[in-house]
Amino acid sequence: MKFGTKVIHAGVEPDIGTGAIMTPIYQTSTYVQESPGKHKGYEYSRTQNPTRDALQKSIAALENAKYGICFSSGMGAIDAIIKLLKSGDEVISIDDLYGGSYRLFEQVYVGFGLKFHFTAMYSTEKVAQLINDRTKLIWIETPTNPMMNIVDIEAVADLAKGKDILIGVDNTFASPYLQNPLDLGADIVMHSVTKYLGGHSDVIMGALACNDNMLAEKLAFQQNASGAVPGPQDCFLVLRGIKTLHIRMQRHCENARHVAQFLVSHPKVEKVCWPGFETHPNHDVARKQMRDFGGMISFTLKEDSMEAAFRILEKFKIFSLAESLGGVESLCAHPASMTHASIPKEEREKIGLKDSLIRFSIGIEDVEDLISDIDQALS
Ligand code: P1T
Repeated sequence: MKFGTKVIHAGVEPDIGTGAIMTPIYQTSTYVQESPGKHKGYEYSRTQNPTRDALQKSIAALENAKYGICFSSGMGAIDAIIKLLKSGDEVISIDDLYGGSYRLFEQVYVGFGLKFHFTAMYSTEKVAQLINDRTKLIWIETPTNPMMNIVDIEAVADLAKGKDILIGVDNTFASPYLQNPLDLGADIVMHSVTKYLGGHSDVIMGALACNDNMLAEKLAFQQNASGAVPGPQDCFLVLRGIKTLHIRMQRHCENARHVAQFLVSHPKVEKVCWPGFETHPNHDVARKQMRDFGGMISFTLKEDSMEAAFRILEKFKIFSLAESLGGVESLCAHPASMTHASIPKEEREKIGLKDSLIRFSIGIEDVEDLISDIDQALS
């Protein structure tokens, strides 16, 4: 089945009882049993829920995976992966990643005896140098949030071949429409479903997908044991959002291409980070592993100060100043004070996350209106 057919049909069967074409919202906490242990496959909604089942199958199909496992947020999904590790284990991660992931690693799991290395992962040599017997997870984010760096998933996965190291990829910025990390050698793919999969800025959710039976069993155990599960209403909304994922992504990518080209020629703009430019340092890798370049762009100003960025951010009329991304509406954000404020300033500066950096999540509006809004805000 091709992608556009999968988003509409995968995981979704007409309701057994009524024939309803849309999976019903099974808003129930529990299921009646005929006799102890004699039931219809459902005991308690933390463990299984039919609306969640349909969504998990749909997400698995989009990532070419056997298993999909949903969580109450993207952070809940990452947390379930980290809980597979034990004290003394080491994780190699990228030095440019979502601030919340960095906070979970450094402010929660370091306290449980895990060690995290943050490195410029677009250089596979740097990753290779950090691998040792205690390395149990390599955590990739690509494209990265917010600098739009690209990691060669296949090359990093090759480094772990034959070793007891899991390769996890946060695929939030790309969405399964643009990139399928499991096909490139990753073991687990993760999504903040809140973003492109949900697509309408109305749900917080996370998901994992994988092919290995044992790994899926361990992750499903975490889902049930720790209990960070999404509710059925949210699962329904995401099932509905997924049906237009391919169409939305095409428009996000097309609009972002126009906006990136506009920004690059603007006199107030210093640097535009968008992997579609041939001058982007990892453009060739992006071309190889992605089907297009996505809807996210970040840029710095020639006047590098928070004040200059704030002045512009306050002027937008169509773009909304807000955290998050991947919805139909365009958003602008200031990573240094918003999404990445939990990363120390010295660390932010090492990766070029300057005080004037502005991040756009380009929506699916008419691009002419987006460009005039940017133009008036910048001037
Ligand atoms: O917000 P939540 O669903 O828990 O997902 C966390 C998360 C994980 N990974 C990436 C790459 C993300 O971008 C996020 C959430 N990011 C934002 C809220 C943001 O504005 O960048």
